[in-house]
Amino acid sequence: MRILLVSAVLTVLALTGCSGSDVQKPATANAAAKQTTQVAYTVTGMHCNSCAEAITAEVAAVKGVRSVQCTFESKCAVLEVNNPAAQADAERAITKLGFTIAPCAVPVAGATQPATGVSSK
Ligand SMILES: [Cu+2]
Repeated sequence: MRILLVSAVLTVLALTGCSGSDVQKPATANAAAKQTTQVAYTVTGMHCNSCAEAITAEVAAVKGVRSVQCTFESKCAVLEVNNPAAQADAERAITKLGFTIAPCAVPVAGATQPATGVSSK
């Protein structure tokens, strides 16, 4: 009798845990699919605003790129991409223009001029 009760409890626990994870997995996957990834790069080689505008135009034309923000002052390009392929295409678009990029931390919204960039030049 005691064994039956224990196994019944364990079965209930197992079923609860299983259905719980089943419910959560698809929800997480759907949320990830709809989310865009924000990536940022330090751009080397820009010498005026036209450079930043050229990068912005070129990257904005890449399929899968949701947004791009690039300014000469920040020497930084911040992208919102739909998937890794779009990110790779965007990187190629920038380097094809003759600029060098290095991944950097995504700047906090509003802080378009990193203190390090201003003081170094
Ligand atoms: Cu320029």
